[in-house]
Amino acid sequence: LGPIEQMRRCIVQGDKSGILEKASRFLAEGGDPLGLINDVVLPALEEVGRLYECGEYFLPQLISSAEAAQGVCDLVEKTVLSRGGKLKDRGCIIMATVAGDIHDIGKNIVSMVLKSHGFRVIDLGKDVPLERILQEAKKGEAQIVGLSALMTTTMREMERAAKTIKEENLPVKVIIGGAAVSQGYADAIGADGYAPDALSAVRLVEKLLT
Ligand code: B1M
Repeated sequence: LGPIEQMRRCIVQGDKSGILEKASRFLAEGGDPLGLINDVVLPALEEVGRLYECGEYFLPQLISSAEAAQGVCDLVEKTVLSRGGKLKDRGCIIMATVAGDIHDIGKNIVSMVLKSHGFRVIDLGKDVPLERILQEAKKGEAQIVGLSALMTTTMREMERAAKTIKEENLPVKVIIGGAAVSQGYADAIGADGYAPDALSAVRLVEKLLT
C-alpha cells in the first residue's frame, strides 16, 4: 500500500496514533497539508459512512474514526497556519454547526481553510443554539454567518436561522453547507449562498464580501 492509502486505512480503522505518526512524517517531508484533507480524510470518512450505513460499523467505530480524522485536521491546521505566516484580515465569518447536530469535522475544515485564506473566523462550535448565533451576529463584527448541518433532521435549523436573521434585519449574510444540504435548499430558505466544499466556501465568501 502507498502512504496515502495507508493513512486512509488508519482513519477507517480508528487508529489515531498511527495516523498522527504517518501524517506528521508526511508533513515533515514537505507533503501538501490540504492534500491530506482531500486525499485522506474525506475519502476515509466516506468509507466509514458506508460501513456504518451497511451495518458493518457501529457507533464506537464511527467515533474512533472521527477522532482519528479530527486529529489529522488539527495537525493540518497547525501546519497551514505556521506555513502561512502572519494572518491578514480579509473579513470575519461566524461559523457554527446548528443546534441538535454534533458533526463538526466539516465545519472545522471549512473554518481552517477560511483562516488559511486570511479570513477571521469566530467558531461557535457544534450543537449551537440559534440564540447564541444571533447574539454573536448582533455584535456587528462579522459580515457572514456560516452554518453547517449533516443530518436531514437538523437542516431545518438553518431555515429558522436564515428567516430570523432576515426578520431581525441583522447586517450579515447567511451561507450554508454540509452533506445534508444543497444549492436548492439554500435558495428555498433564502440563504445568501451554498458551498459544497471548503474551497468553494472561500470563493463564495470572497464573492459575498466584494
Ligand atoms: Co454521524 N451521521 N451520526 N457521526 N456521521 C452521518 C452524517 C450519516 C449520514 C451516517 C449514515 O447513516 N450514513 C447519518 C445522518 C443521516 C441523515 O440525517 N440523513 C449520521 C447519523 C445518523 C449520526 C447519529 C444520529 C448516529 C447515532 O447516534 N445513532 C449521531 C448524530 C448525533 C447528533 O449529531 N446529534 C452521529 C454521530 C457521529 C459521530 C459523533 C460518531 C461522528 C461525528 C464526529 C464529529 O463530527 N466530531 C459521525 C460521523 C463521522 C459521520 C460520517 C461518517 C462522516 C461525517 C463527516 O465528518 N464527513 C457521516 C457519513 C457521511 O457523511 N458519509 C455521518 C466528512 C466532512 C469533512 O464532510 O461535514 O460534509 P462534511 O463537510 C464538507 C462539506 O459538506 C462542506 O465542506 C466540508 C469539506 O469538504 N461543508 C461546508 C460542511 N459544512 C459547510 C459549511 C459551509 C460550506 C461548506 O458554509 C458555512
